Amino acid sequence: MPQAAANTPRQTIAAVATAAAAGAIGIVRLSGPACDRVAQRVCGRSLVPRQATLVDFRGPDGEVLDQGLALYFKAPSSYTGEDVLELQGHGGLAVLQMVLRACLVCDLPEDSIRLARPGEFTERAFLNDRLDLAQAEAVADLISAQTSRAAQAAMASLKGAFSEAIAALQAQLIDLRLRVEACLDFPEEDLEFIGREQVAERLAACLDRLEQIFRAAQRGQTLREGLRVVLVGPPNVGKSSLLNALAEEEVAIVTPVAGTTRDRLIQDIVVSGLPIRLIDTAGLRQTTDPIEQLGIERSWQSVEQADLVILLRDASGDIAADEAMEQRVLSLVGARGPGAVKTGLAARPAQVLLVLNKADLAGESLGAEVLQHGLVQRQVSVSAKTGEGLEALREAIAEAAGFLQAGGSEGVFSARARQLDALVRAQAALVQAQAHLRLEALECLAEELRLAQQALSEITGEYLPDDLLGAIFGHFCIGK
Ligand SMILES: Nc1nc2c(ncn2[C@@H]2O[C@H](COP(=O)(O)OP(=O)(O)OP(=O)(O)O)[C@@H](O)[C@H]2O)c(=O)[nH]1
Ligand SMILES: [Mg+2]
Repeated sequence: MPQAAANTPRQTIAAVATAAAAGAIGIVRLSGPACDRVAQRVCGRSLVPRQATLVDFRGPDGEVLDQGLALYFKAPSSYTGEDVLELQGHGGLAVLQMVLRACLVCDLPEDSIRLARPGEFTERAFLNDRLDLAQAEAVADLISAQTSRAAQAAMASLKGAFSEAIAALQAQLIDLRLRVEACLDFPEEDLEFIGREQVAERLAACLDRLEQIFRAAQRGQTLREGLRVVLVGPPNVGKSSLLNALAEEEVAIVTPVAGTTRDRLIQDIVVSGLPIRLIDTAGLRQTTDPIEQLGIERSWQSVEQADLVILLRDASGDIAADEAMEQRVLSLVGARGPGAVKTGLAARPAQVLLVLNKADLAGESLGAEVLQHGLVQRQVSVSAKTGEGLEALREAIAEAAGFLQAGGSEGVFSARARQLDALVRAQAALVQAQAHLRLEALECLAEELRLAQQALSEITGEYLPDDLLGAIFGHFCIGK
């Protein structure tokens, strides 16, 4: 039960729930105890719950503003858990505002009805236990999803897949803590209630499960925020051509002149349902041209910020591979790897794909393994000119982001930084718990189990740090 649930709001809230643009249908939505009174005034009658009724919507002087369907949901069987009224009229901006105003000025006790704040309907649904916090946030994710995969992941979280995974893990932690605490209450029994090995095994199982959940949530975050994919390599290798081929649009200037691209060029594309921010960079080489130098500096910055680096080589053999430059790319990417971050979970080292471009000019020699390095996930031969190999490259990008081409949305929950952070803290507590077990410090072990459990309960909102609700729902749209 959320902490704030006792504080049930009594004011009725109202908002236009559809987008602020002309459309065939527009909806004014209300939630709270005044819904029936508003229906009597604006629709001229009380409504039968869950029955669509064709009515005139009337203004304060009885004038007809619009005609449409009215729907009434009686508490608690509604989205918010309160009485809800939906007036579905014509989707004109002016007419919707007039209907909304008519609802707000109904002859009701002062302050009993007001405009809704952003996300307030969903906030009330959360406070009334209709949704937990992970589900409520999934509502916003579903609305803002830009790709089908992102929408599927949001729907999985909305249906409770993320919350259920968290709840199951919490149940395991609680059971383990109760057993450890029982041992504390009867110290002479030592670890009688549960063997030391068993505690160790269960802790390891919880950590494994936590890692699986983290990876699924991390994939969900990628779907929300997109993947930064950077194209790098020597001049003329075909970076801009590849950007154009992947974007299916002539976005970047392509010429046979080495050093054509001077500045970073950013293009948002969708690859296998994944939102990708594709970045073309200035070719990496030694140069005395000060403008080109500035561009090359930006190329290096892009490598540092990338989630995935596409390192290009020329398969035709005309442009020699610059091994010193490639090593520098790899060491920059590697510097952000597991060694650079404190906890195992937070680590998401960037990946590298080696792309041999101009395959159409390569002849027989193509296909040999050319760059062996732990960070290089795959090597793909493509031709930006003919389109050969582009499908394999798209697949490799999806795979590097943790999505298999045909994987659908299984094992993906829409998730946010705050939820990933809570998972990382839960993991840190469990790692501590393992250390306490080795030292037989059972009290500390129980405390770490409690902290892990508390971190997990932030995800579903059972435990709420101060001001979290405002921060979360403030980013929703009005009417949701
Ligand atoms: N045959 C063939 N030519 C290609 C291919 N990709 C690029 N080119 C040609 O290679 C030349 C350089 O291509 P760009 O895309 O400008 O290369 P770049 O890596 O962006 O070069 P800079 O911006 O100078 O760093 C152009 O003449 C392209 O038409 C390919 O797959 N096959
Ligand atoms: Mg270029």
